[in-house]
Amino acid sequence: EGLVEVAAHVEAALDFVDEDIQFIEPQELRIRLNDTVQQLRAILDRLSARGTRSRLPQVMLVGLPNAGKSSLFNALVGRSRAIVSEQAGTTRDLVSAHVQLGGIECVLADTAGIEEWEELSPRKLAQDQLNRSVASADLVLVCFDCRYPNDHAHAQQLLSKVGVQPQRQLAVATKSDLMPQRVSVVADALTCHVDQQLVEELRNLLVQQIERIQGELQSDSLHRTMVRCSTLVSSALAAIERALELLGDPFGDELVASELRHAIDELSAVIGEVHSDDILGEIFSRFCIGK
Ligand SMILES: Nc1nc2c(ncn2[C@@H]2O[C@H](COP(=O)(O)OP(=O)(O)O)[C@@H](O)[C@H]2O)c(=O)[nH]1
Ligand SMILES: [Mg+2]
Repeated sequence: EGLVEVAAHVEAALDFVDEDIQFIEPQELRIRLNDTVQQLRAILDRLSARGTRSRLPQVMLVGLPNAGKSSLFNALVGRSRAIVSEQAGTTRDLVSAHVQLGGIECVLADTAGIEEWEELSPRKLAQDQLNRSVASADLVLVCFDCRYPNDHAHAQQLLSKVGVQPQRQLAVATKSDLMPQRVSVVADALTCHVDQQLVEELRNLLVQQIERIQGELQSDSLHRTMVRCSTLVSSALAAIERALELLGDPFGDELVASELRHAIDELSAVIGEVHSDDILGEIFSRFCIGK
């Protein structure tokens, strides 16, 4: 709807430029085109926010308190960013860092432990907020102390309530150095925060997962459409900006018209199924030009 309005603006401007008799003062045209530029910028912002995936993949470390999430976070980031403590509940807010996983930049986040709190307690509100970010993560590393496999089941149960699908979860058994002998643990990875090799193995596993997720995202047809729309809107925006620059030029009318025609073509491609009748309708209703 916004685009139809913007296209109507541009088409009207084009008509004015094309006419021999000046219907509109260049000053007025400039104001309208500037207005259009603002609207197109807002549309571009919305397109990118809506899932053109200009955003980076989000990987979150989640688990019961004391599972070793912050230690693992620091090991993966390569420096001490998150506070590690024997005391459960040390990590309160999200701590995040940008990491490269196989050439793909990701946001890795350490979280407060997942727990269930009584309704209406302040901790419950904080937990709800955390749950929402966990639900939107692309990959959730479900960390649990390898000595307590039941913690994994518990964490999984809490995550399913939050709506994190199993295919977005990786089970990470931590503190492998404390692993009792002759006991095996079911997990996607077994790590210890001070064992470089195990941390490296986990990193490789993450690279595979991120590549898979990235592939899925890019083959997503909605994503492709969004990218196509963004490209067209950017191109229309650039044309209108060029037209604005040419407005003061006494011999620029033809060029302005050609830039605006180009902008219209790009916007029409975005609008696609919207008939030109609709654009005309908008022009008549908004500018009341009696032709
Ligand atoms: N032995 C051993 N202790 C660990 C390991 N990772 C974490 N810890 C200890 O477990 C406790 C909790 O760790 P922390 O990373 O703060 O857990 P979080 O609450 O899940 O963030 C701390 O005392 C850590 O030193 C590990 O791989 N091996
Ligand atoms: Mg922590």
